[in-house]
Amino acid sequence: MTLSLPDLGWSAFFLGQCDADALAHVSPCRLTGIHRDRVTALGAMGPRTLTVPPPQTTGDLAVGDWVLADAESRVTRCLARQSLLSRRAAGREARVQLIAANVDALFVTSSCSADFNPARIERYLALAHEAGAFPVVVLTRADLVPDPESYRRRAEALARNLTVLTVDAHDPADRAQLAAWCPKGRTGALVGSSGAGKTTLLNGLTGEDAATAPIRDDDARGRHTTTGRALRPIPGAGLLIDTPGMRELGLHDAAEAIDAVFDDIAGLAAGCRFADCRHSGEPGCAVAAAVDGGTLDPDRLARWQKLRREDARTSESLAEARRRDRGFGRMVKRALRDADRRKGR
Ligand SMILES: Nc1nc2c(ncn2[C@@H]2O[C@H](COP(=O)(O)OP(=O)(O)OP(=O)(O)O)[C@@H](O)[C@H]2O)c(=O)[nH]1
Ligand SMILES: [Mg+2]
Repeated sequence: MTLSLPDLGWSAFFLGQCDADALAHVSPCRLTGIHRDRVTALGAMGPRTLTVPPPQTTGDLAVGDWVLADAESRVTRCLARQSLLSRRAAGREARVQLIAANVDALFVTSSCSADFNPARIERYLALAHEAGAFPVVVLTRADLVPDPESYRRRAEALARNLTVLTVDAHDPADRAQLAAWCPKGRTGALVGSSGAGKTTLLNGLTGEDAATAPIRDDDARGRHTTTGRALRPIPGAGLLIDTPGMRELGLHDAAEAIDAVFDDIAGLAAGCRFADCRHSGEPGCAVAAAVDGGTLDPDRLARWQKLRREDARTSESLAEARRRDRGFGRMVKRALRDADRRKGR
């Protein structure tokens, strides 16, 4: 199946970044997979494998990116992104890891089981907001519980006007609800913890045969079956990205996005007596009053405060790392200039 560029998500936003002459020598391709030394892509002529010449590396690219490739199948340029999902990379070093680019709908996938975790869903909602993707919560294993509606209600309480789908990932009619959120030319991405059913949904919607595996009996956790990110077309609809289950989703530079998800609390905070109220015992605190009055769940308040603190810490250490990198870059440039001068160039 060869798709047209618009079916792959090409639009005026990307076309506007290319001058007409350039397009005579290079062709636009949408990245479907990232590997250490090459990337895979779909273009107007079908699937391609591309190399990434220095100074760019495949680590600078994300599944879903639009790139320009020359006749020798080299990536010459990555086009500016309409949206970008990223997280703080796991580990101690402050580094950002790209998850996916140019995503329209973020399918926040969780199970109607012990895996259902409001704090985790709120994190993913903030990620969607930060990236500029539309969040859709997908609750799988609705076929295994007597009351999927109770899970839906709990999810709906996590943000205003939130779209929540309850599905049996093996049921084609249930899966079709997801396809409706990524029609032709649009891109959805499945995120969520391991075992939530992301690949089961992708396989069913795209006709792929990617590996899935049963969850563990003891704690309902998955086995980290999917290891790479992949973009695949849904026949008759848009495109879908599968991602590996994430153990940690560290947000960064997401203060506004967090407040958008928790806009009930952010709205209350505007009514506190002190503009810099920390909602931890200050007089005239409207947030504490709402907790005392029973209109705000204290657990939700604690989750908001934890996310805000963590985001502030991460954003600061990333800013510091960027400053260090810039300083190092300047030092290298100075050293090269001095060396050139000494050689009389
Ligand atoms: N009964 C039922 N089983 C499901 C449902 N969704 C997923 N499963 C099963 O759950 C197991 C895990 O599904 P996967 O699709 O591998 O989960 P995943 O989210 O891709 O997991 P990772 O790749 O590890 O991140 C598989 O055995 C699926 O058949 C569902 O809605 N109902
Ligand atoms: Mg998977």
